[in-house]
Amino acid sequence: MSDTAVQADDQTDAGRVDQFDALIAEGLRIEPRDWMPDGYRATLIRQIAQHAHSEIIGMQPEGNWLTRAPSLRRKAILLAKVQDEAGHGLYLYSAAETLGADRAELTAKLIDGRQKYSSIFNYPTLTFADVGVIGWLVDGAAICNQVPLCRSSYGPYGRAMIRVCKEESFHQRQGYEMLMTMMSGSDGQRDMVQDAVDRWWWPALMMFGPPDDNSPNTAQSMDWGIKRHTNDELRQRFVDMTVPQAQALGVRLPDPQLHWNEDRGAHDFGAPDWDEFFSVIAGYGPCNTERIATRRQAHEDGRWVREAAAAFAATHRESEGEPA
Ligand code: BYC
Repeated sequence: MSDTAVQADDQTDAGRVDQFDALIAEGLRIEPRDWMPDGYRATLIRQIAQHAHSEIIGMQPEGNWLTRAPSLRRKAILLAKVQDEAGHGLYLYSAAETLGADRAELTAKLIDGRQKYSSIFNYPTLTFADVGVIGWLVDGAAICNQVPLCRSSYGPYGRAMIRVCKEESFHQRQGYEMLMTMMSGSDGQRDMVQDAVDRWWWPALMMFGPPDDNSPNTAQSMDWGIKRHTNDELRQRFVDMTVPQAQALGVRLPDPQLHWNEDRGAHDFGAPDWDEFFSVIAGYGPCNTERIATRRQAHEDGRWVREAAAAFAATHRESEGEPA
């Protein structure tokens, strides 16, 4: 290549970078066919894949109660919610595909432990109250984290988040309504709710990720407009939103340091056990092994469906005169 050609290429690259930076600076969307830095693409694939995996693995803890829901109404509601999570996973895998990721490869990375999913789904659901508390706290935390992602700089991700958030909001309300019902029931039911809140509160706070001073990805992701707030900002927002809801419900949040700070106009609260968090995301939480084993089995069980769908698509292409 001549020197002039190299120079022209460099100029083109610099021009692309400028154009990308200008779109980000103006708060406009990056779309799949736009040029983007490799790091931006890789970060998005990492986050979106992790998010998709979380939705799919997240079907398991609640799915555990589908056969034992206390009434037909509760069973129908829970079934619809779990199906919604599957739908969220599929929108998100599609968003990752627009970045050139291969869905089968993402699944392979999940089941052999090369990609993460949310820490929250590595805890067991011991009673039916856990279903309500997951709706209230876990979907509540998901909403806090995901509403700002509707403005994420990558178009397909932001647009997927709009629909996901609408459904998560409905999930949060169904969880809260269920807990309200239980709290106006017997002492045994109230104890069951309190016990579930005691077990899920700290893991829910961990969903937002490590503290800002130990979050390697936040600064760059915020510069790129992938994330709009830091982990600690969103955790604070969640606590402030949840405290009055806990009061209305009549449950105690298990944090002796939790109190309103007049000067800050926000709640002070204790730190989650970060050693526990890092151990859970390293694969050593109470249910990591079970969650991945179940996902791997489901993937194996679905092999014949994928093969049949691929064979059908090939036959269809042939009958349309396209190469198989
Ligand atoms: N769990 O630099 P950081 C749902 C990892 S689905 C596991 O702060 P980042 C729902 C992080 O990946 C909920 N890993 O990272 C579904 C990174 O490791 P790698 C899922 C975590 O990406 C069904 C390392 O720690 N929601 O709501 O800037 C039913 C350092 O962290 C976690 C999403 O995925 C965690 N909690 O920020 C009901 C939302 N936190 O990848 C509900 C989209 C951190 O470098 N994702 N790590 O090896 C995000 O907003 C961000 O990715 C996070 C982390 C805030 C989670």
